[in-house]
Amino acid sequence: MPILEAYGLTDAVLAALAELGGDDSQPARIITGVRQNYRVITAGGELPATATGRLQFDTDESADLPVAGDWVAARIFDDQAVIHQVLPRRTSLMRKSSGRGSAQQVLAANVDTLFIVQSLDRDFNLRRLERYLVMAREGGVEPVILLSKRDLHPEEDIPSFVAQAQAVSPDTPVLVYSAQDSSGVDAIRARLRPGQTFCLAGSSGVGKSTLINQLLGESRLATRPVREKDARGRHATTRRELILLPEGGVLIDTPGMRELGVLAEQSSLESTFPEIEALAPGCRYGDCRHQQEPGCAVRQAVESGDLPRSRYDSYLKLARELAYNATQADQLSRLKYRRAQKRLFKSYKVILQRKPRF
Ligand SMILES: Nc1nc2c(ncn2[C@@H]2O[C@H](COP(=O)(O)OP(=O)(O)OP(=O)(O)O)[C@@H](O)[C@H]2O)c(=O)[nH]1
Ligand SMILES: [Mg+2]
Ligand SMILES: [Zn+2]
Repeated sequence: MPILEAYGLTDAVLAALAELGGDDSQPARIITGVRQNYRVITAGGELPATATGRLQFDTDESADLPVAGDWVAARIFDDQAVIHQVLPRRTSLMRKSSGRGSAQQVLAANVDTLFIVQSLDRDFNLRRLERYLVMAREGGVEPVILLSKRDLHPEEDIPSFVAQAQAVSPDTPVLVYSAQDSSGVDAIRARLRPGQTFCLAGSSGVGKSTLINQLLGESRLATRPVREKDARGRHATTRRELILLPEGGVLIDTPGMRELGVLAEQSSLESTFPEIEALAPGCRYGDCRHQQEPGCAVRQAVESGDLPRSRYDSYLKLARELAYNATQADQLSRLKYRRAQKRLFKSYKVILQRKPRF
């Protein structure tokens, strides 16, 4: 398989590149990097790369800068690539940047499948799982739930973990495995496909890099034991990176995330809580938010015990967070509009102030 096809090159990428015109640009995919310090894969192999000044400084949204998994238009000079355009993303995994405001951060682009990894220790948390599911759905990425470290529990305890994860998302595959004794790893390997892009995400220390090493059959990535006292990872992985699989296809390893602020449309929230969506038509008001409204079928289901309170609470919490982030995003885009206007005005001023030349 030619190298770029192994890395997932498709006709759609080539068509997008052709549409840009300029016959000296080539398709390249971002392996890793930020700002001025990227590595890309090109038809001729892996190269260091920088983004053109125009791309760096004329990009209003940092979310539009290249990230791991992006296909870009690049020009190649000697042993260096220059990225001049990010090609449209087919899918993207996005979260709210940590800290205040609601800027988005793109974690990875053009991912087909997101492996959401939780370990069967203190990390196992259904509410957090829901957040990752919303992120996948919002980005157009297929989720698969991986429960690691099954070796920490006696065999008879495992089905209950699987059932709990499955209940949160009935249509999503749930796979349990142990990287320690390799049990269940083959079932994960069976999901890998040439030409496809897989991403692993989850808290620090759940075993993302360890799993990738097993799938590769070599210890390529650094891993690190978790702290004894609170079972927390210590951020062994510090960058997002695309790794080519021996069978073709790529995996993106990501550093563990401490918090996952969601940025999503209401529809992604609803598809993560299908049972709430199914109840909503029974509410008295068409725009019921299932909070204080009279005649709310969702609240009735909570009171009668048909809908677990934990699911309802989790739904409300995420709905409020989405609403809050949406108003922040509105404010941000108004601010950006004003800034763009100012810039335009300044450039007019420069033109107007230019002395006529005869
Ligand atoms: N018992 C057990 N330990 C595991 C398993 N998988 C990984 N570990 C251990 O968990 C620790 C953390 O693994 P990593 O692969 O570094 O975790 P990570 O998710 O990549 O962490 P970050 O890079 O910090 O996000 C290492 O000491 C691994 O040996 C497993 O299935 N069972
Ligand atoms: Mg890691
Ligand atoms: Zn309601």
